Amino acid sequence: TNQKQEPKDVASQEGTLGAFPPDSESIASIIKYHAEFTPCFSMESFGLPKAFYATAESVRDMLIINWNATYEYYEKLNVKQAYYLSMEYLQGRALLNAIGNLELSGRYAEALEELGHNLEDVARQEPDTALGNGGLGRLASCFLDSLATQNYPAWGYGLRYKYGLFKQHITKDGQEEVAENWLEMGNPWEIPRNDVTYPVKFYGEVISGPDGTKQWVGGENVTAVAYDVPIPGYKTKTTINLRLWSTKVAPQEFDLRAFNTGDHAKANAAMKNAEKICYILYPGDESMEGKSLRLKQQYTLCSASLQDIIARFERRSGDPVNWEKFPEKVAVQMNDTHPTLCIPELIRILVDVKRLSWKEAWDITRRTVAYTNHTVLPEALEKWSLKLIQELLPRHVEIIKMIDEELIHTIIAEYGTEDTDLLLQKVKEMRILDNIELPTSVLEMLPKSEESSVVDHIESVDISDKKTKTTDKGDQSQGLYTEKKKEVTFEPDPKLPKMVRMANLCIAGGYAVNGVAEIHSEIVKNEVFNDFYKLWPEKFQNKTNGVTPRRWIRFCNPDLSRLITKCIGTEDWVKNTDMLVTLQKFADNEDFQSEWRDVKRRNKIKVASFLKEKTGYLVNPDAMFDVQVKRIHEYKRQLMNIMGIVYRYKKMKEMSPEERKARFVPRVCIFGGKAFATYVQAKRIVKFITDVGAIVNRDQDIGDLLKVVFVPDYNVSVAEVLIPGSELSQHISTAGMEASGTSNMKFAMNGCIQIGTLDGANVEIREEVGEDNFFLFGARAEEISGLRKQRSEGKFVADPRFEEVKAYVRSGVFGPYNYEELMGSLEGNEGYGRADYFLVGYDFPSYIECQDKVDEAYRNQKRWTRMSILNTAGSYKFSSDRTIHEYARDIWRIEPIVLP
Ligand code: NBG
Repeated sequence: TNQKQEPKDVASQEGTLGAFPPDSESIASIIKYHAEFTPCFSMESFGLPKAFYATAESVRDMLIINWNATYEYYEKLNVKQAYYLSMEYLQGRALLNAIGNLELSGRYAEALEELGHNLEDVARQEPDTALGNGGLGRLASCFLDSLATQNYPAWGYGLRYKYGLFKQHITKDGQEEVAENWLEMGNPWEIPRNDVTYPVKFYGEVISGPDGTKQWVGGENVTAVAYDVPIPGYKTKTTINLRLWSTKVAPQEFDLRAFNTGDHAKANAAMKNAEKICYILYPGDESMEGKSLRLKQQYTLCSASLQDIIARFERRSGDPVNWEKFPEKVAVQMNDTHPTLCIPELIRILVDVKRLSWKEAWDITRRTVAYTNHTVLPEALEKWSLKLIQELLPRHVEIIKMIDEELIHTIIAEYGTEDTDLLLQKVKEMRILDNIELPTSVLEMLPKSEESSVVDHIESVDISDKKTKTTDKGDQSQGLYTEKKKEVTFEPDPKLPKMVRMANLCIAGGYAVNGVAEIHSEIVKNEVFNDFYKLWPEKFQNKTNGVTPRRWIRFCNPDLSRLITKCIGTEDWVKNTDMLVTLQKFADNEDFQSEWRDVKRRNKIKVASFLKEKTGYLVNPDAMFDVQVKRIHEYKRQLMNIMGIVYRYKKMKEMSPEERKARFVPRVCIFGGKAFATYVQAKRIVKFITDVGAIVNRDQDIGDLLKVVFVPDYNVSVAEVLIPGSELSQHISTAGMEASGTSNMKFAMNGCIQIGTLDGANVEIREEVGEDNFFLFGARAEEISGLRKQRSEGKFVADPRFEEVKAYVRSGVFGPYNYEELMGSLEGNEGYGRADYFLVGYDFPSYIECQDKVDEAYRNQKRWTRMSILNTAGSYKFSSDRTIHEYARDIWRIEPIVLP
């Protein structure tokens, strides 16, 4: 090997490829080999797409070697494994991450150079793997990276959607969605396992055997096929697996007869039906479409994954299988409620197939499955129609009913039967089934009441707004409880649908429940699921989210990483972010500050050329780069940001050029994010931002003092460019509504200062980076309900500056689009629109005043740089390595296994 060129990739002690990492020449020949033999491209040329494919295949070969070694070792030791079940993974691109983790970046760059290509150009060929919507999916991907890096025996399970998250085009009408065909050019990372398939059933019926056993028969069968994606750890041999399921028609379902007699449509129908399940990722972020296809997707993930986990457990345990040991070998983490069907599915397999008793199966399940809650927004707490589940999964409904009954008995044991009103209220609020008669076993336990007293005193409780109204005898037929045969009964309201509450099922069936930031976990315990917390306090935990420092500093910000390494004296901080605290000591060092600023400026220049390429707007890299990138949602309040910008613009227009310059720091305000396709208000916000940009950006009076840019199609790769070049980032949700947020952590790592509310992980970030290095404003979570109440009583008086902005927008400065729906939604009490439910009007004055403080701080570049350094230094806690370590220790009880 050429000594001179090699020092960049000195394979570390732990060794990713043992003592013999390939040199650049052998890498080049492996790439050439793949270019020649890959069946996916024509032979004539070696253009970029083919170069990417061949390069990725060469990397995949190395990953497979490590993957096999990892798998064999776990198999041999029969270790306990954690399984992360998630409907979403937002992986982004894999090439640079994989060769970075393997410590082969330099050699790959050289190898491609030899072959006439540049590594960066080749890497840009890769489409983002976008099998997720936002934070929840990206968290799952960060977790996989941390699991592998820390040598934890764990796998991810998910679905292989043919179309990932839609591509966003910005047109003159705002957002337009276009299907994302990410598999169009093939996927070099995946390994189809044609021998790993499981049947998945829908519909059909349940028949009872003479011995009381149940069998689920008939219906529609599809086959789930495994596609494995190797996930390499950083500087370790450990390579774990992300197993994604695809669906195809089960052989018995294809109607060859119909086909032969010419009825092709009929023959094709089953095929289409099966394949349809994995066609498309549901583009819901905070709210879900209640569609039968979505339920089929959820069940496919649960059923195939559990069959796979159980098969592995049986194989590893040998004969006879001791099912008692299942929870000692398996931990299943449900990423939000989307994989809730794991609970009844595990019971079904154990009882109906493995012939365990109900008690044994229920006990095993409750020791195996854990649940993470990612939101408290009521519209996002999943509920499924019982009718739909009944139709699709009749056996699971029986099981869910048994769990519901079990839960009600637990509630009775807790509250007693003395106070029937209280008991029934608790039962109604906590049970899994909503608006469904009580099981006979429960009715028998309730005291027989006298004729009239019961009905007179029962109140129906409307959980949605916690108001209670007394049901009098007159509306008994619509009331929740009526009286029959002198007993307390509990009759469903025929006008309301019968529903299954997935979160309640998760809490009852899981052994641990966690929130994703301290404040969020407190809200989960003390508000949203307080009744459950009182019942099972030991189940509730907090696991503050984190992000992988590999993708989110080391690889996306190589210049800053080099500087950090120089300062700390080792690169070990990439695996042990606690070391970042060392940077605190250099925060006031002027030489270090100036190097720090140089890095930021280079990253800003990259952002500027990226913006030029994507939007055509030219921005000045010396202006402050102020960024808000995340899904568009009213609670995230992009509307408040853009209204603040409008206010700034209006003030600028009112001033003389000299005054303007003295008063405002030049800013480039960057937005990015997708709106759920049918979320009309979110789409209006996108349109509003682009309209403001169109006017402000060409205003000669304003020039470089203010630019407003909406970056289209925000995704993981775009974030990797924007975040390192940002200086101010906005995390301004209505307090109590953002469970955690994770981009806030990425920005902090990259030395970006935040303006934010006391919400989600902002609270902890502020604690770590220090109050002086965080721009705080706005109402606090505990004030919110009081403020909404005040509003509805007509007691809220809006700040004149807020009124001024609304009037300015309404005057038509930003074009002919009708902004009435947007502005009107910020007004009224309970009447029009949503009466500023997200309290933009309340927080607006403190927000714009805080923005003035931001300008002031930025004017003093030494002060600003100090703040920036202290943000990176204080971000050490927000590595997903820390989060995963806590899950492993407190929930999964698994240990790291280092490969020999
Ligand atoms: C999201 C929250 C974020 C949080 C991520 C990851 C859902 C349902 N929830 O605040 O909105 O950071 O989950 O936990 O997507």
